[in-house]
Amino acid sequence: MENPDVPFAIEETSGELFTTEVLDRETVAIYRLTVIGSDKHPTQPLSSSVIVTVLIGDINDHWPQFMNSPYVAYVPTEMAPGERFYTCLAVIYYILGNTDLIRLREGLYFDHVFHVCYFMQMNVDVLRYSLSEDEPVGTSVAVVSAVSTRAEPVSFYLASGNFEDTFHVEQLSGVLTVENPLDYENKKEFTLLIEARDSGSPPFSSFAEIHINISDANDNFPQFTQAEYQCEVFENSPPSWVCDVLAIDADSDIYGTVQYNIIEGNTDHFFTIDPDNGLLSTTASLDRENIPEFKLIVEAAELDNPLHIDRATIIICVLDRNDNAPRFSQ
Ligand SMILES: [Ca+2]
Ligand SMILES: [Ca+2]
Ligand SMILES: [Ca+2]
Ligand SMILES: [Ca+2]
Repeated sequence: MENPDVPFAIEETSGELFTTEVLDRETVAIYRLTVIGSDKHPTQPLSSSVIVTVLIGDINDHWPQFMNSPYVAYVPTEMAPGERFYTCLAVIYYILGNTDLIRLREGLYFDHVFHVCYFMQMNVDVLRYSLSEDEPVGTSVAVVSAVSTRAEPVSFYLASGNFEDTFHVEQLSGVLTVENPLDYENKKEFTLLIEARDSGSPPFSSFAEIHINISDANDNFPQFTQAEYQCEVFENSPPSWVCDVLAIDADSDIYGTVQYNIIEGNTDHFFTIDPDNGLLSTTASLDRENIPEFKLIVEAAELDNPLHIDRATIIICVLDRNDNAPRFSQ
């Protein structure tokens, strides 16, 4: 067989053609294969080819799809039995052939649309799916609208998901805005449920969901976990780890990455700090009888903004070893 990328294979001697994968008619409906037959003559083999067309038959493997789901219905308690309180719309589609199809969006074709029922249809025009946490209060995020064939005007409310009253929807215009400062470190995404309520008695409602992502801004400084660190190291030891310090910056990625540096007190460069992880080590053997204590000032500075810094003190006490023989004073 000449076609290498098809979900078919051929048995060499019998010529039986079989499938090698599950077929999907909605992906590929027709295959054209070139099958070559050749004899086994050692010096002058003869061959001929034939085109085999494979049509994939349809089965009903698509089910009705609700548009704009989820639907949420508000049911007034005083409704009479049998009264219609909410309606919804679903479509069913399946493909019968390549003609008379309505193309709705990329790769999706409808040829059968059944209107199951009707409802107060809401339209959500999202202006900003993603907001930086430093967006000011008052920024417009979306405009919600709805048409009621029963009782205009329609008014809008934030039904759920409005953590710490971060957003506000204007009751009549349906304009959704930022009401209180955003904070990525506190909440990174919102799923708001907006209610459209008609003016009937009792009022009927429809609901729409809006998802908003919050992105990070560099609004936090590094902070050492302690203002002062107390460390100890034995004198006469080879260069080794002493202790580690930690500064935390609540921002993410580059906005929260800090670098450490000793800025004061490093007599004779006896100490070194790993800029990435704050590990403090000696560079040489210390002598307690010469210097018994060191006081270092360390700084944590942001990679993104070197003006975002914090400082801490490290007190290093050099521990004694019995390395001085007694001497007569006279
Ligand atoms: Ca913040
Ligand atoms: Ca931040
Ligand atoms: Ca930061
Ligand atoms: Ca000593």
